[in-house]
Formats: sequence, C-alpha cells, structure tokens
Amino acid sequence: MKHSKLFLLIILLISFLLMGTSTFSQDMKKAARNAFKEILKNSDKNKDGKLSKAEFMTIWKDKNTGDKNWKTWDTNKDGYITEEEYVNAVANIQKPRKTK
Ligand SMILES: [Ca+2]
Ligand SMILES: [Ca+2]
Repeated sequence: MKHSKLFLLIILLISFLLMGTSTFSQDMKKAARNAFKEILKNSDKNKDGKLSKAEFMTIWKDKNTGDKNWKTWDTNKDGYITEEEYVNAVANIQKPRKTK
C-alpha cells in the first residue's frame, strides 16, 4: 500500500505544522517542498511536475477529504496543484485567518 505511506507523510507534515511554531519559517517551506516532491514521485503519473485532480485524488482513500483538500490547495483553480500552491497551502494552515 504505497498510498498509505504517502498519506502518512502528509498527515505528519500537517500535524507538525499544527503543533505550534508561530511563524512559517524557511525550514518549513523547505520541508513542504520536499513533501511535495515526495507526492510527485508517487502520484505525478504523467511527470509534468504538477498534480492534476485525478492524480491528486489517488492519494486520498476518502474522496470527500480529497475533494476538500483539492479546493484548499488548487488556489488559482486551474485544475492543477503546483509546488508553489502546495507550499502556500501549507503556509496558510499556519497563518491566522484574516477577515475583511
Ligand atoms: Ca501530473
Ligand atoms: Ca492551480
């Protein structure tokens, strides 16, 4: 089950973020980039360096969770998740939400 290993990696990264650093450091960005590369290694089937929705959904056992995360991560809604989007999405988990 290689997907469950990947899933664990994502969960680990997210829980690490939630655990309490107050600023999103360069180290964390680096960690997020590495995590994304790991995701690509397993799930970027056509090797274009980004994740299509179909590729992304193979990560998730639960379609609803996958769908929810897709909407969070594909910030510009072009149908692909790039490294930048992934890193920003992880960074956004850290930031307190600013309401207008
Ligand atoms: Ca791809
Ligand atoms: Ca996108």
